[in-house]
Parts: sequence; C-alpha cells; structure tokens
Amino acid sequence: MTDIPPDHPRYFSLMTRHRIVSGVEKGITSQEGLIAQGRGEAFDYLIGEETLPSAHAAEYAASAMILLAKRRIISVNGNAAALVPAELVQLSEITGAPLEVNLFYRTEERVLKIIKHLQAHGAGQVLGAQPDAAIPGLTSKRSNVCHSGIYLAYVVFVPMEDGDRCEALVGMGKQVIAVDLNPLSRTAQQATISIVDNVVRAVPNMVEMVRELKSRDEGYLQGVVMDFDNKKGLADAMDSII
Ligand code: PTJ
Repeated sequence: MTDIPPDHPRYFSLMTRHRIVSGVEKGITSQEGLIAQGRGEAFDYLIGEETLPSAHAAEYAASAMILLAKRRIISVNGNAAALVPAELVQLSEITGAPLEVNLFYRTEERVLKIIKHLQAHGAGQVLGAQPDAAIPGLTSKRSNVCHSGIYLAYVVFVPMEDGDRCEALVGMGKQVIAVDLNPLSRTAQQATISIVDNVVRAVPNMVEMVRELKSRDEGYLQGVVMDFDNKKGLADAMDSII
C-alpha cells in the first residue's frame, strides 16, 4: 500500500485506507472498523472527497460550541485514533477538552493501546481506562464512561459514532457534535451539530478554526452557534450527494 505513487488520483483516499489497516495491525482499530471505514468511503466518494460548504459551516459552529462549553470532552474510538491521532491531541490542547477513549467493541487491551498511541502523539493524561459511570439507557459497552469526562461534560465531540450512544447522550441533555459521512445515519440525525465530512479533513479544519476563534469574544462565538442550522446542513449534504 505504501508503494502508491503520490500522483495517483486517489492517493489521499488510499493512504487513509492504509492508516486504518495499520490501526488494525497495531491492535488500535477493531476489524469491524474496516467495514465502517468502507461505508464512510462510499459516502465520501459521493460528496466528492472534499469538505462541503455546509460541513465547513458545521465545523465552524462546532469549534465555537466547544470553546463556549465550561465542560467539554473529545471521545475517541479505534478508527479516529488510527486516522487522526496527532490532530485529536492538538484539538484537545488548544481547546482544553480532555480526550476520553470510549469504544463500542471495548476490550481493556485496546483501550490501553489507544491511550499509549495518543500519548505517543503528544497527549498527556487520557481518560477511559477506568470508567466509573454509566450512560443511562445504553446497554452496549459504550455506556462505560468516566464521571469526570463524558458523564459530566456539557459538550461531547465524537469524531465517529454509533447512533445509540449519540441518542443516549442527547437524552442526558448534552450537546453532541458528531462527524459522520452518512447524513442519513441515526448519529447524524440525532446530533446537535452533525458534520458530514471525513474525520481526516474535519479534525484538522477544526484545529485551524479553533485557533482563529480563540481570539474572538463570547458574544461572537454565541452568534456563530446560534446562526448555524443543523437541519439545513444535513439537507445540503443530501442535495450534494443526490
Ligand atoms: O473502535 P470502536 O470499538 O468504538 O468501533 C468503532 C466503529 C466505527 C467500528 C463502531 O462505532 C461502528 O461500528 O460504527 P458504525 O455503526 O459502523 O458507524 C460508523 C459511521 O461512521 C458510519 O455512518 C460511517 O459512514 C461513518 N464513517 C466511517 N468512516 C468515517 C466515517 N465518518 C467520518 N469519517 C470517516 N473516516
């Protein structure tokens, strides 16, 4: 895979695929994560493998929402950890939002490997190894969370998600920011802000946006969040796909 010539028209997509495969080999990503990536690739192909204007607006509003929140958290799964580890660490550093590993196919071994992987990319403390709270109404292993992290956060940023937890978090009264290439997924439909973009573009974009927004006052940030229309963003993404 690494022999792909850089001038190959789908170089970036193929290298992304390689990162997920490498994540599985390292024990960071689940095998099911390969299937999720394939599903994501299909939608990415349909939106033209670029950040749509509506996704750009969602990323901007999400960046403002994270900065405004008194308690915020970045939830990390095995796919996001393989695809954008350094960028997630950067986002955590510049927003002050801690990282918490939260897995659907949870094994203690994989949680620890992801924490070490994030730390190898510069993270300090990463939550998730010792969950001490549960998301009410959720029966999957995703319900295991840290009280000082996801459980108490007002804003949860989930670079990739399964719909059940998104719904449960919203049910707890939290604002959920989800990145999901499928605008029809339950996650995208349930989230407070749905970013229909690839995490490999969305997270670096947000790092840049947060850098810019950090110099703005609270009133400006509130305006950005209030002006954003999530339903319209999802409809725009669907229009682009069609
Ligand atoms: O590491 P774990 O155990 O927490 O497992 C993670 C996966 C992703 C395997 C698990 O949460 C899962 O099975 O998710 P789903 O239900 O397959 O949903 C994944 C969603 O992410 C789908 O709607 C995909 O379209 C979307 N997706 C896949 N790759 C990307 C993506 N969205 C943005 N960027 C991607 N690179």
